[in-house]
Amino acid sequence: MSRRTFFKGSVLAVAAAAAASGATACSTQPEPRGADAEARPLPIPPLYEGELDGNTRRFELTAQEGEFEIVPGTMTKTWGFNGPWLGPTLYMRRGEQIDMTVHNELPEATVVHWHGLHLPATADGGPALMFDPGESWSPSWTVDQAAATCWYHPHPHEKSALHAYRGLAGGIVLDDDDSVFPGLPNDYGVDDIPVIIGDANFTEDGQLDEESGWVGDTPLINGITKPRFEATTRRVRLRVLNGAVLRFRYLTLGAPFHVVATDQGFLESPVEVDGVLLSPGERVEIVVDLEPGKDLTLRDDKLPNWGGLPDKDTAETFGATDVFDLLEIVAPAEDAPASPALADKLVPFELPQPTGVEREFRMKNMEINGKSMDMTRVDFAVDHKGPEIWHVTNENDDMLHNFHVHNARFAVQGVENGEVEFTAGWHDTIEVPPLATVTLLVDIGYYPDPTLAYMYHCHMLNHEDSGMMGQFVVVEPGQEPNLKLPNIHGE
Ligand SMILES: [Cu+2]
Repeated sequence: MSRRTFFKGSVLAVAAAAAASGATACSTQPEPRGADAEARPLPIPPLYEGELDGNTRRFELTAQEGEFEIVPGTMTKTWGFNGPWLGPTLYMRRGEQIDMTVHNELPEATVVHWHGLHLPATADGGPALMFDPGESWSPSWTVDQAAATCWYHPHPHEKSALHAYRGLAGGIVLDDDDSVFPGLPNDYGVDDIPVIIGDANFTEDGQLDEESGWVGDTPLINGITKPRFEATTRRVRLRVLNGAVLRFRYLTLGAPFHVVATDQGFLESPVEVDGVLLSPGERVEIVVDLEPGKDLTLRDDKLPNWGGLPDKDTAETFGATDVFDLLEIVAPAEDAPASPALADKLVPFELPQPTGVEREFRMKNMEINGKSMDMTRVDFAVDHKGPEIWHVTNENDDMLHNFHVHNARFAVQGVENGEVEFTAGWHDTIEVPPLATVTLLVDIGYYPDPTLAYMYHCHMLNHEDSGMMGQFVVVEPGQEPNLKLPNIHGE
């Protein structure tokens, strides 16, 4: 397989199976009752709480090869963490120190990025930190941010799409003391359910096709096709992650539902919607009320306005016109108890005062501000605490892009020349529709270190791999960046 495969198709699939060392066993739902005979129970990635020692939580992840029955009756060669395919859901709480060890038992170098976490650059898992087969990497950090659904995935130089597509991804549940709300389900695997959406193209012999197509033609939920979740409660909370390499999703349920959290945590209040758009890397937590006898289907519908693409042909190449049934949700039995009212106040939304620093990011073709990613170049240094205003423009009229910032949360201040579906709350990844400018208040974690960079990039992973990424360092006031030359592996 070529080193720089610009594999168009692809998508990651996340999900889980395979118990992790130290994790609880994988739980699945009971066998389905009727309906789609092909549907299989939704696998729930095991919740891996690590080893708690005082205030320190230790995790061990092993990136490894394996095979998995993604499609019924076919074994597909895959990669995973602590199992053949995808990884366990990591659980961590605000205030804890995390001691992580990742072992690389793959045939090539990789590294893991903790997407959505605010942490020192030494722990962030950018491409400069890649490590070889047989090696381990042991970053540490303190959890210092609000409860949220985050995730982890590889970030190797020019190969993030490939490694994620092969299955290296898992969820992170960040918890804190402020996030128990009346009526909000929080029993993991019972009424608080991870829904990791990926997609794939398969070769004729049932293997992941790494060469074809812009976007996968087979949706995968928690790593399998056609899953069914049998609810045992009248209210469920879905922690939805778009883990795809390229594909945007517009999620509907055929009935209104509530969004309670975005990438970086809870909203001020639940927001009722008919659908929600997730670009690759984004998460949303939704609350669904079920009535006995009324099953629902989580569906990926056409993107509203084709995502801002100019015509149907272009929209088709990005999958923006596709409709898929993703997950069947079987309603609970009549005797399931009624749900208490859902809290109407969640977490206060307080915008910090901006510092006056503004930056501009123009995304065009596979470059940002006319430059392709260079691991030896620092694009800018942040030498202060406090948020900045960033103006991010998609200068392609015929391409979807989105924008992700490491070690940060941001709030959408405005959108010009386009529409972004859901702008409330704190995000770390957001769509930037064709020709639109999205203005963000970016709140960056302040962990000065002139030697190692954080990334900002398009999270359509093969755009990132093709150069649509830049680097910034966080430094003390007046300090100059002094990048350690990265050890570029696998060249
Ligand atoms: Cu892009």
